[in-house]
Amino acid sequence: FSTLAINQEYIESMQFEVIAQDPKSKARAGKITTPHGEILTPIFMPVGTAGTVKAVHQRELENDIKAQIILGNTYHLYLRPGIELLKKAGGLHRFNGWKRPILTDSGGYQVYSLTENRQITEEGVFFKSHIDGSKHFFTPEKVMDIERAIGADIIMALDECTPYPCDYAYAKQSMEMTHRWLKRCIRRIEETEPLYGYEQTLFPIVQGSVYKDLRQASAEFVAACECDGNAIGGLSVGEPAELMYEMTELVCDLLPKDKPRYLMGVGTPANLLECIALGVDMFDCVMPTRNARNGMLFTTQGIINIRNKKWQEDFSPIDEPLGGYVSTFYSKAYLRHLIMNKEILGAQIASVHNLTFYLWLVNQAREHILAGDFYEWKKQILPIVSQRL
Ligand code: PRF
Repeated sequence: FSTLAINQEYIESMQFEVIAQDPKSKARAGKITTPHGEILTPIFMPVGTAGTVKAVHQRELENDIKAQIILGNTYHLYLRPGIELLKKAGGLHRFNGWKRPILTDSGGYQVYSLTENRQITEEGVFFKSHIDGSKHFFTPEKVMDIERAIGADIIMALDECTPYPCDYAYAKQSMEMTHRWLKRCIRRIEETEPLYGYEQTLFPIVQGSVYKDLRQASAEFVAACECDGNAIGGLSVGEPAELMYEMTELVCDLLPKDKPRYLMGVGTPANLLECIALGVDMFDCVMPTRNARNGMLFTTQGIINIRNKKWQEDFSPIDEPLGGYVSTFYSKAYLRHLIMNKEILGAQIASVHNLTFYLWLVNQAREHILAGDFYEWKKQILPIVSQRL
């Protein structure tokens, strides 16, 4: 078990440092220090819903994709394998062998997107498992206890992600409840200790749908809580991209500059570039992995649907300029064959490729922020990476 006796020497809590600021946009490059190591921002976090980034193993995550932090979902891990088992394993890091930082989402989104007839009350949310229909109840306190047991470095507060569209009255009362839930999350975290000897950092979540005054109120409420990092939720739920950018900018301008800002569930390569320019530091999205399994590839030349017949006899590498093992070793024609045949290897290659591209994109953004020419680079690269080939 020597390789699993991980990072026991790291017990300090999270820190964030802004290293450079782009002169022509609000983009910044920074460094987050967690008990499981450093994260250079802006960063994209691969989604590992059930404690696995689907179709990708640890060595690929570390060596090929160069992921710095991955995501886990409280909702899924609580249902399977369950919290008692995760405690016996010694937390998620020990269970899956990932030695770097982990962030867990609270279930405040999954409950609303995956379950039917959930019932939201002031006390918490009743829901039925999407797996077996069994009944469960999440309160802010219970979610904090679950996130303690999972043991992620960064843990998200329980919120309600409003749908789009959402009427003003509902958005307002939902946001106010999310704020009250946040206070309960903070109290619970203060009252409890981490289980595995290193600190965990709570991120609150700004809500408020697409209403400017609500977004402003929520950003101010969240900023006043003085947590070590902050998140923006309730966006990328079907609203036009321009509205998402408008809300993101408004909120970023009100959140503290010296804390990392995390935009939840976003997005396309273009969304990442635009939101980095607005001051977002962290992103996660299922898009690179989910779409990979359906044959959608993000490349340095543009977006490819590998199922299209035009790639049938294209024996060129998936993405030569990107570099990396799978993207240069395997041809488009071969990957097309695998995906068309629903071969497991197709999902693996496409997932590793797309994540390698996403990590390349945010790393390039960081390099250009450090060089002071992010704005010009974004203008040049955005039309290329978002065109359909
Ligand atoms: N809340 C939580 N997780 C999320 C979201 C949210 O609003 C979103 C919204 N795009 C993605 N994931 N807790």
